[in-house]
Amino acid sequence: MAPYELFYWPGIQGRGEFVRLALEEAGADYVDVARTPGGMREMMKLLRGAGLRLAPFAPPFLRSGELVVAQTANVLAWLAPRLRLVPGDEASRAAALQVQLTIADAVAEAHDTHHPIDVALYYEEQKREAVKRAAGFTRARIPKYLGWLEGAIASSGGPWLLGADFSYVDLSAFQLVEGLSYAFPNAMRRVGRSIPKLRALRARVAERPRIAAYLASDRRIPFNEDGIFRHYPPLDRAVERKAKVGRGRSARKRP
Ligand SMILES: N[C@@H](CCC(=O)N[C@@H](CS)C(=O)NCC(=O)O)C(=O)O
Repeated sequence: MAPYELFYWPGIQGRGEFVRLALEEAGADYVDVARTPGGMREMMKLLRGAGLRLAPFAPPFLRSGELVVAQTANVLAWLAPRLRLVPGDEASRAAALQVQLTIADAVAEAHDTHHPIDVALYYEEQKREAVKRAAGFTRARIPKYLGWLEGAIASSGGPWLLGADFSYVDLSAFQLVEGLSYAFPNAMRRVGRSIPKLRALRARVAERPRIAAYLASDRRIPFNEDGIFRHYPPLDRAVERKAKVGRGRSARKRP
């Protein structure tokens, strides 16, 4: 069988990483096309349609033979049965997709912390709004998303999100926690104690032989400030800054 072809922006993990992790865990034969010579040209051609029945709106997308599948959660739902990364029953597959789509929501909100106004502007051009957005994200949304994942592991009986069966959503949960830990170490320290099962899942995923080998390889692009999970200290400190401002104001109001 021809290798799977993953199309994603070179130089960042981004949403492509959720697909990469699944391909790596399965030991699948795949090409990260945009990281090969001429690969970007091929990706842009497909984004323009290139005779496809349905052009992808944005990377990541996957080509397998004639088929081109886009949207991260959709790519994974299509790929996982082929890679044996999801149980075969309908209920498990629906549950997996539900988890993956929830993770996609969290990823979109993480992205919006540094681009709250306009994706076409630089972070520096929307920094004030970014600080406000990050304050809410770190105060309320990170605990809510990660708390929900923690509850899902508990209610499935663990140790994985779907219970006894390891699946692609465990890889995605790992990546979400990795990304948030890189971007928001302060917030993650605060939430850490309330998510023991999720932290244990993260550690178990990192120890899986193929994932450990992948993480140590140069195929794993380091997190950086071009990707979705960006470490900007003012955003990571946004809640504390707000708390300090609050204290200052009320102190001034006192007689
Ligand atoms: N919902 C899509 C979002 C895809 C997406 O936003 N891709 C980004 C890179 S991570 C992109 O290239 N966006 C270009 C655009 O939105 O114009 C998914 O989950 O795959």
